[in-house]
Amino acid sequence: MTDNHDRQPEENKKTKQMQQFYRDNEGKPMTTDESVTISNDENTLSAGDRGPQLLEDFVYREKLSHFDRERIPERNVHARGYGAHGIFECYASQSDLTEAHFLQEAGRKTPVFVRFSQVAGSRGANETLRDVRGFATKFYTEEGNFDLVGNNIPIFFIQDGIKFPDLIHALKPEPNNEIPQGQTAHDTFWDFIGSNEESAAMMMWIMSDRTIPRSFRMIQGFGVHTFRLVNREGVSHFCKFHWRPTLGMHSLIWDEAQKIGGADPDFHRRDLWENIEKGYFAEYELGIQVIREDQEFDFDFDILDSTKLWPEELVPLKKIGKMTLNKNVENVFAETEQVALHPGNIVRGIDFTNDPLLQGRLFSYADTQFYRVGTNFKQLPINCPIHTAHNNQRDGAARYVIDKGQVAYHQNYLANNTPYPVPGDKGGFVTYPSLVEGRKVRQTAPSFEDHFSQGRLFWNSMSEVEKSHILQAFSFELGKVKTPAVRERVIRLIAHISRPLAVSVAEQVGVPAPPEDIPESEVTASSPALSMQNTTFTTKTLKLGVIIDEGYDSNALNDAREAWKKAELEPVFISRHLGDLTGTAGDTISVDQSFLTGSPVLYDGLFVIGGPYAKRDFQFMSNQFIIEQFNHYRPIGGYGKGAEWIKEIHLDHRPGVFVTESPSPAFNQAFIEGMAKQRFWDR
Ligand code: HDE
Repeated sequence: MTDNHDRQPEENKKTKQMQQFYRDNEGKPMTTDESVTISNDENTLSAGDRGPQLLEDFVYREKLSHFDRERIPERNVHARGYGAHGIFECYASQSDLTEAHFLQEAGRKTPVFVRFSQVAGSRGANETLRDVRGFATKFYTEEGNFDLVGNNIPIFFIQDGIKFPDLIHALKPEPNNEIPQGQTAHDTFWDFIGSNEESAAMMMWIMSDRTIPRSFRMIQGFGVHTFRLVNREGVSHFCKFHWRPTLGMHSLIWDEAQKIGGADPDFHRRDLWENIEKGYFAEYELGIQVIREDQEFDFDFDILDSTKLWPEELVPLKKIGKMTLNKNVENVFAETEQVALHPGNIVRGIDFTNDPLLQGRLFSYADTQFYRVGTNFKQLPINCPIHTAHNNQRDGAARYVIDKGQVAYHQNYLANNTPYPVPGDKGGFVTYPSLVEGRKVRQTAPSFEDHFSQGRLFWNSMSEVEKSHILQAFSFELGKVKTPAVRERVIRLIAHISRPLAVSVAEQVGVPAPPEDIPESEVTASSPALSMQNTTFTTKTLKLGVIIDEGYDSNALNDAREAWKKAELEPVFISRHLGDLTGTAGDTISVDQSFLTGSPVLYDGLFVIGGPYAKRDFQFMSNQFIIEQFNHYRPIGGYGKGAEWIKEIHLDHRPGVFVTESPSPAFNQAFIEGMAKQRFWDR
């Protein structure tokens, strides 16, 4: 038990509002939906002992016909997702930039709901597949709902929303055989990429470790688009929104990601749910990058192009608040599945720009939500604002707000012209009056045509380890593509960004090196902010697998546990079987996982204690865990029998391996510092 167990989320206006919709069935008599008490829920009403069922059986009819309609269409993208409630707290007033209520005052708190997701997989997909993660936040502000529907990558594949269905058709399982599930490693996806140069920069990002995150609690989030902030004087600034996790940004490595898919396909939701239950609330700082209107054309990229980021070295990131996810949902369907997030939901003080991809999104979200959830989806508890909406929208399937009165139109005399519009100077939303001119055209803006500079910038910014993982990812993904010409076309695209990378991938996937005459980007700049190596490193909430057996050294374990607790490491005790184990002082610990139910890929580090009576088969199982953790560059520690076993397989002198014959506070501390490093790439 950690002290965190005492942390309880404060009640806020949204969680309080939600409570009126909760239904607690425990301890209550069973009734039909009409509240008639049911006497028998296990037998259908039938004519005689062995006779046919009777149509009049309303208990059976109601139960089955409801069951028959339990599923709604899954989202056509981002189908698998997981959500949590929380609170956003503003650090300092941003009134010089925006009128948005939630950013007006230091300490102001606004309830939020976040849904994390993966793009390609269906609702049942395994969660550690390589994919972009969605990071979508609904702010329930005092002046209406603001949705920041972002991803964990700052740019996107395409520049114009009309290409979105093509991208997604290429990305999803191929339609003739519905293979593969939730993955990009197949012909149609890479055919799309190889045929669309504008995807080149995003291609580099998705081949990086960012698409195999360790945890939703350890991903960054990006609004991607260029939004507008508008202040009280009507002055507008261009803005990009960012989320930064306080635990730092961390990823799995590919071998782990693949194996976890089998060991725990719910890995990410389990991690978020368990940590929130334990009181380890997930935290992210909100950052903004801001560009003045008169600086719009000062950059060598178009700031309205969603395939471009604004390097932080050019446009610094300002942290303006912190979001804490502190409450799990009560019911995944009612909240996470029915939540309707929409980049078109903005509030006073925030507005759109002409970013064509953003404009494209504005149509699609509500459109799909009307279809997926139903006409009155905005009235559902998870979607409704904290202050009651008032307007003349009426009726539609499953309407349950009961609008009183005879008037449902504007203008009117009968209700004294209410509900009434509020002018801009009294608080009504007014669109920023940006100047629009030009002829109607269907074309890509000439300023959107550089497709390779930022892919190169990203590549230049990677550490050697990150570069090797990108090469490995390309080799895997293209290695799964059956058509050699598709592989070759992608290799040519890579060559525009880095010829050596293209040559190495070509060799790995058995196609010729790209033609010499492909011009390689000449960008030499890098952006250190893009490398995951420059993130925060901490031991907080990391999982430590501890292999232990009967007769362990009680004193040494107590000391180690004390040290782990201070570092907020979460030990998971692993042994031959579940049950209690007794130490030298007669104390007991309870085993969390057996060698069978655990797996070496589920922990951020390993500590091997074993016990004096452990037999060869125990040592054999333990060695499997040690070797796999070692191969994944994870920290490994051990004393007693554990240290002996590590020495026997000659790993004791390798980087990140901590063994001792006599455990001490200094030894525990050294191991904890190793845990904070998380990986020892120099093995
Ligand atoms: Fe989405 N996207 N998208 N998208 N998107 C959806 O909306 C769409 C784009 C993102 O947890 C859908 O309600 C178009 C960029 C997230 O519920 C759909 C275009 C970014 C989620 C849709 C984009 C996103 C969605 C599917 C190109 C990052 C999950 C169900 C113009 C900034 C939200 C739904 C949740 C969901 C359309 C591009 C993020 C079909 C047309 C860029 C996180 O409406």
